[in-house]
Amino acid sequence: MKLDRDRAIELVRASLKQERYEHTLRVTDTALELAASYGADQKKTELAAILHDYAKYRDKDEMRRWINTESRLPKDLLDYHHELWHGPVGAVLLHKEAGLEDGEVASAIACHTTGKANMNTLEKVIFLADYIEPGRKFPGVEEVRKTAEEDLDKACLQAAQNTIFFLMSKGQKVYPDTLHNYNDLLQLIKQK
Ligand code: DGI
Ligand code: FE
Ligand code: FE
Repeated sequence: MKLDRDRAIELVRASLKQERYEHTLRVTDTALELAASYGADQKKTELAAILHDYAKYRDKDEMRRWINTESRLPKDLLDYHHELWHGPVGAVLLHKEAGLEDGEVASAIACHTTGKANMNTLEKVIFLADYIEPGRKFPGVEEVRKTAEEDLDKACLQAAQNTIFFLMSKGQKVYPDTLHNYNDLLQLIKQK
């Protein structure tokens, strides 16, 4: 079966709790607005946003097994919080279970929690939409929403910075891609 918008909605309706499903719909609306402003493909944006949290409720041990056995998945994930696993594991499972063939959509899903260096516009749009969707109440999110109206890179940088502050304040490890995302955006903005 072709993985189009309607099939994607069916999949997440079946695999997500109601509140997470509603988050997904808000991320999709937000991502489509950002895509229109910053020039990302609307169809890819819609599919990536709907599916970004596909693996959010997978069993931790199942995800650990996938990371151990699937060559596409970075092994260092196992040294970091399991909250980081659902993006990369979700991208692989969507390929295996649902026929997701689009590598750009898969990549945006894979890095939606941490970001990474050299993100393309689609990846930035999904990363940011997940952070600023109207249901989010993180400290500082209102400022990021304002910045998102003017500059995609600056808004992603603020989101990355807030997340790193949050993790440090709780004494948690920061995944290398989270730091790579921050460093890369900082450099990009300095060069503008
Ligand atoms: O799946 P969602 O709840 O919609 O959002 P998400 O995929 O952005 O996951 C958010 C969680 O991920 C939040 O608790 C912060 C955490 N996170 C993001 N980057 C890192 C991280 N946690 C650790 N330990 N290290 C990181 O680098
Ligand atoms: Fe997520
Ligand atoms: Fe999410």
